[in-house]
Amino acid sequence: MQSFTKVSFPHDGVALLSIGTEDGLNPLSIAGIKEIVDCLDRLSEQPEVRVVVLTGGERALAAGADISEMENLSLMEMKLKNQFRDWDRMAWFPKPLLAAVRGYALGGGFELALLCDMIFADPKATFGFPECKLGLMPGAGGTQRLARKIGAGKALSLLWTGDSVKAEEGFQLGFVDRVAQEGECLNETIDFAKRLAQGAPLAIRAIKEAVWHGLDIPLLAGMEMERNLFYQLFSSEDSREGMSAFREKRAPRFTGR
Ligand code: CO8
Repeated sequence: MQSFTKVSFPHDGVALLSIGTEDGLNPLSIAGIKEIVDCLDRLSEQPEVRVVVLTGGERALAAGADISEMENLSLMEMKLKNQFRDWDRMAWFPKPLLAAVRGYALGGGFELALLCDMIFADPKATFGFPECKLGLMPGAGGTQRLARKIGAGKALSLLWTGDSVKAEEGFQLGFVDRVAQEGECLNETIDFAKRLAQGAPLAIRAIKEAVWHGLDIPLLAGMEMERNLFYQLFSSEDSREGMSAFREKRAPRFTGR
């Protein structure tokens, strides 16, 4: 069977995880999601990989869950498949995960983009949650992540109507982080990833944890978590290196220790 995922290394420290095909709609089967998670698990264990860019093809990141796989499943069959365990594992990926969306990101495809740390989008990228039109709703975090990013009312409007929006509107709403020049989305995302790959890996991870975990907890608990992460970085070699390099007016050489 042809693999749903492909990993390449366009630059030192940057892994590109591509799903589906360039011109496909790339529906997300349960096995496809498992493949993505297995890839991310492997990439999380490779110290030379500092940042991951997730992309699909020109036509779609993914047009949602594979409807042909879902349509005949009973409630109990769906529950027993326990697919959201894989989605939850994806959200624990500790390194920066950047989505480069060039075409459709619908339903589960939109959820996949939303669980990345940042969304870069081509102007023609199209985002939406059509589940309601199928008598369904998002199940892999879509209602939660979108509402946290853009507020309940705007999220409800997209979720209830199933209307899709292009990148620029997604940017105005607040869930697209960068709209790329036409045709340059992948390059621009990789360029940003290159910058992160040169940064201090432990600090970058700690910042990711502080921001995402912090959004789920009260402010004072978040401040305490931030402080603990800040203290921990003082035991890293990279913090010594970063501060010495600053004093010596040279570029730092971070090793991730
Ligand atoms: N699953 C299975 N097949 C699909 C899907 C899909 N999500 N999307 C499109 N296809 C198939 C079509 O059935 C069609 O097949 P065929 O050629 O055999 O008729 C083929 O792909 C091409 O599709 P279109 O002819 O419709 O292509 P267009 O270019 O005209 O339109 C669209 C492209 C706009 C993307 C359109 O196909 C569309 O609206 N697709 C459905 C999108 C949708 O409803 N997505 C939500 C799915 S539900 C979901 O994601 C729930 C998530 C729950 C948790 C996550 C679990 C993974």
